[in-house]
Amino acid sequence: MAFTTSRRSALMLLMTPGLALRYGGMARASTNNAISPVPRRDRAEDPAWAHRGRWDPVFELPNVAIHTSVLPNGKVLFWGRRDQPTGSMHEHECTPYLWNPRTGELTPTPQPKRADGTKVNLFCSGHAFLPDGRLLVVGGHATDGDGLDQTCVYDYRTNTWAALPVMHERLWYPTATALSDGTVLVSSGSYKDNGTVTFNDVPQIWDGRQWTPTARFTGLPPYSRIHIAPSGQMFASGSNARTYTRNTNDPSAWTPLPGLQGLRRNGERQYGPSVMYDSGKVVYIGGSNDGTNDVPTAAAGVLDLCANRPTWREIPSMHFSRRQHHATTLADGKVLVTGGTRGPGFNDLSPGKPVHVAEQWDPVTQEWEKLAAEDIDRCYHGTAVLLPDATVLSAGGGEFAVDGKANDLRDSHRNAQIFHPPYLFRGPRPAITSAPGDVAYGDTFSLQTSGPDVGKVTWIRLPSVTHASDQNQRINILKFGCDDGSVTITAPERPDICPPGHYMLFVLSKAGVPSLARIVRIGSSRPYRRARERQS
Ligand SMILES: [Cu+2]
Repeated sequence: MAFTTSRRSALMLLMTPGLALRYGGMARASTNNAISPVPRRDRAEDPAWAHRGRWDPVFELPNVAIHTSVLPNGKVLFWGRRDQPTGSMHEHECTPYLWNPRTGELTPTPQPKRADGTKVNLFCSGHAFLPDGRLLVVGGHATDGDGLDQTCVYDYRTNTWAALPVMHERLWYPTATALSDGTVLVSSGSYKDNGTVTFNDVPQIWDGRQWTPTARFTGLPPYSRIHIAPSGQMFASGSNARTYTRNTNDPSAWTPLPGLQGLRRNGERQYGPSVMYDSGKVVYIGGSNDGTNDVPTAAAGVLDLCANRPTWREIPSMHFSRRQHHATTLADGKVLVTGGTRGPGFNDLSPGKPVHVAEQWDPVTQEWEKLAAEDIDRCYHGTAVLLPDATVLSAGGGEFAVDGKANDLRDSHRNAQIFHPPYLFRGPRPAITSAPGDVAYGDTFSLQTSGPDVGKVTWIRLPSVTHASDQNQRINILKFGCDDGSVTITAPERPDICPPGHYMLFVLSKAGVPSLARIVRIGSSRPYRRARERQS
């Protein structure tokens, strides 16, 4: 069954008496609680938007978007914690939905099941796109701290979930890293052993057929922030104070970056996002740096994995301290930060603490710029993703039980809001009128474009976000040449600088205005295993 946002809202109001209260709660949290079933995009342009961007009105979703991914067909797949907002925090009914950003249409997907037919709840899983565009989802929720060993895959072409062989451990808060050879490394995550939350310390690799354990390592925190370096090494940037590298060709354990080089100046940074904003360059933004009271920081630091001795370097701080916030690479390569709380503790939602003002970081000047404010608290369990039209979907927040106490229903947000970054108000948009669907590494390929001359070409891996992190976020700034409406682009030469899969390809005018994206796949659709990895 498919239905529009407005029909769905009407259905839910009819079916669930408690919802009226919840929508009242949204108004309380909002400075502008206008609700539009489909985002409006027809207001006359305001000159301020070119500097601060613009938020569309809030619109409803059928669940809290705690896990949000953009699929190769441009639709958004999301799921929350439980179908019924008043049910148990550990219920196992949790329907993933599709939202079509072009039409506002919402469609439930069938709830994923294990091979034996048992339903699984994908809340607190990890996810990564496979080279063929299917979304691999590992682990999930039994109770807080106790995960699932399930592996499933969502196929956007058929709107189906399929069960894959189970992992060697039950995982809650795991990290799924798409590797350059098309395999997926799953690390960290927890399970309960005789009632004690125990962290998984044997990362395992999915090669398209089976799970293979790698060397034991005990240093990775839950939902580790892991990046692939141009050298092929992996880099674990957080949230702990010490950062690590591991060679994908070498089954030996992770190695801490030596001495102070691997230590962040202000220590552990829980619930802060880490973004590879250019090939080999990582920025770690905010998060909590006090293990006792979780006071968030506004600090940010960068590290260049291509340097001789990669070392963290402080850059200007954000305008706001934040924890539980979201970092989204924009089409022009700037990094948008939305949501989060400036208050201490796990997820401070007291008045004035959630940050509604967005800001963007310019990797060239390294400065932060304040942008327009959103209407809703997007803190713990919120998500933000770049959409193919170069806007950003900001959604979710809520559905938690800290110290066993469930959050107020009014603090769970079954809604979303779209941000139009300033670059959309700085002149006409170029358009891509034709593009290939697949390219190979090092290929030269051509696009046909119309509109203003092209000044920049980027592509961004399809977003897949949860818990203040896109586990595989990356951008490539592509080499190109122009000739009379035709743009010739050189694809990244190696998978270590661009793991195989689907990317949103944007051309930008000389004024920095992006086109709509074309979604292009690079590399073979089938994973292969490196010779050394096979021996591990
Ligand atoms: Cu959570």
